[in-house]
Amino acid sequence: GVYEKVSIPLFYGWFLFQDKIKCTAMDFLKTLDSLDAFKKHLADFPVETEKEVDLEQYFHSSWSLHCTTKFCAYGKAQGAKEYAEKTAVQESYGSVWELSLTALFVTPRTVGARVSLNEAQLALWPADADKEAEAAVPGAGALPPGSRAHISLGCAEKVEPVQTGLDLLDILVLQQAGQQGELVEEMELGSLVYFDKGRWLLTLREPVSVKTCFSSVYK
Ligand code: 2AM
Repeated sequence: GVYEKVSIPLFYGWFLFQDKIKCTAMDFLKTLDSLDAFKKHLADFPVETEKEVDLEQYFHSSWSLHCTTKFCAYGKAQGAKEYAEKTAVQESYGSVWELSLTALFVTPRTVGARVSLNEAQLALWPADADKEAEAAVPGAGALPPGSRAHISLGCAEKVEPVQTGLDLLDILVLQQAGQQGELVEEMELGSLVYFDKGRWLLTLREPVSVKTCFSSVYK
């Protein structure tokens, strides 16, 4: 049929209808960079001043907010065609989903939101997405499926958004290994924990639910 001739997209994902979570994250960044605990570890960030950094300026973003499921590279990525042909993917295309955001994380490279997928959502998660990251993040392959699910909210200069999911996996691998990090502060949004090397995790007290549309991007 005609649909078989339509090429495979750049990527599939859940696209947010609103960017309120970005406002929440920007407010969090404003608070984070003013904390003494953050200033104490400022050397983790590649910035010239020794006193402070404006994290809202430090990160940039130019994309519409989404949670990537499968990066297909127009069919060049491994498993792209199989993913595009999956029944769950075809049946869900264009449908509305509520995603649950359970944490915000910040590293010297990226800021993002962790997405906790439910069982139905995991049916749209590619089988080997987390394992593929094993080379970049040792230990990632042993995490539960869907661990990489996230929304990129911003990247530092010269950093590509693909890094956001790797930064999340990196933190989850530490946690899986029993590292709790250092509890820095109980904030209104949740508890803020510091891992070394500029890795900050804010576990949300109440998960944030966001409405999305499962779709794809061709450009
Ligand atoms: P992101 O999911 O962290 O935002 C287009 O580049 C989109 O595909 C971005 O949203 C990007 O990162 C994601 N992306 C790019 N390369 C990827 C890869 N190799 N694996 C998974 N996602 C990728």
